[in-house]
Amino acid sequence: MADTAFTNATQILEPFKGVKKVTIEEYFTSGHRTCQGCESALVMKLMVKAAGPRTIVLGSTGCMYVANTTYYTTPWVVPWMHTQLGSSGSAALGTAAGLKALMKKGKMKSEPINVIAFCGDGGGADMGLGAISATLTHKEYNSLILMYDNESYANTDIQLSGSTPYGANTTFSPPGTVKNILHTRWKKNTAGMLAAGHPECRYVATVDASYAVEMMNKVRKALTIGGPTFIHSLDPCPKGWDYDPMLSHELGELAVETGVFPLYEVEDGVVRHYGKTKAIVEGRPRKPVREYLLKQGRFAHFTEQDLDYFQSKVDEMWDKWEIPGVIPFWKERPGN
Ligand SMILES: Cc1ncc(C[n+]2csc(CCOP(=O)(O)OP(=O)(O)O)c2C)c(N)n1
Ligand code: SF4
Ligand SMILES: [Mg+2]
Repeated sequence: MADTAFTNATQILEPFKGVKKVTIEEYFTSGHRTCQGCESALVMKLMVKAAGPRTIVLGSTGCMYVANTTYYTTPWVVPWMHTQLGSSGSAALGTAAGLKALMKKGKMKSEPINVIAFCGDGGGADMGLGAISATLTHKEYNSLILMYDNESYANTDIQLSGSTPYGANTTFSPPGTVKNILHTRWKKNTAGMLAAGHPECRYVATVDASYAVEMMNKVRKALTIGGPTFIHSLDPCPKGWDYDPMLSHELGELAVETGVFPLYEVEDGVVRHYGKTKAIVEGRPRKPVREYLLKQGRFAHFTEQDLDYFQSKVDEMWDKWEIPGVIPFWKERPGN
């Protein structure tokens, strides 16, 4: 019998007003085998803590699948399913649609259940971009896609992705004596691209787990707004970035303070910078990018020229972009 009480409502998840108000229950616990200092594992923990118990998590192949579900062990307390590397978008959409159909037919109790699909940068910014894009056009289904960006295909031993920063040493781009810099492409602007190109998507945000409460509140906001939503988190990775695991938190902060990774949200087409990024937009000086880069072994081969180039590209993002750190169009190129 059809359940006439069905609605497309979402859970109303009010923001945590400070760290003391964060709930104590954990839904991602012990049992994972990620590296010491793995920020992506922290992102999983905070993401599902923010979402709460009535949540289904789907995850595409990568460190957060493999290390989190080693034979017969798992840290997930909520229902969890693995999906293929490029399929976070289709898994999110299919699960949301399946739940909706079952509830409409009265085959399960009608209630808002959060659907979150996560993917890495390889799975999201590269391989699964088409499926994510398709999902972001379906406003009738509530889901959140969270891309945890450790800036490489980490699980298969740190190959470079479209999200790897310029010049980084990866297994596909080792510095050599003939060429010091093998990876010469600038990092893909995934969140900006998805926000600009999907008019039915009501919420896109960038987050950084070094600012944990803000990060959780963006997850809560996305799930509350509903429809398809997207969050991009930048996750320091001790193995791939080659640094002492105790520096994860500091590197997350430096990524924001140097302006390399701007924090913003786009809600119903309105862009808001937040946190330390907002302070930068309002005039606070950015720290030099070298403070961030030189703490990481993957940039140890950088010359002064390489550091200057990296700084100039970040300066350009802040001083020349149509919307700093978000939309990279220029009104006109100098000299045109
Ligand atoms: C279609 C397909 N191609 C290749 C692989 C091998 N593979 C497994 S995990 C992975 C890396 C994924 O990178 P990313 O999405 O960035 O996640 P991370 O490992 O960095 O957490 C690759 C290439 C696969 N599982 N499926
Ligand atoms: S390689 Fe990086 S992302 Fe993967 S488990 Fe280790 S620290 Fe985490
Ligand atoms: Mg990755």
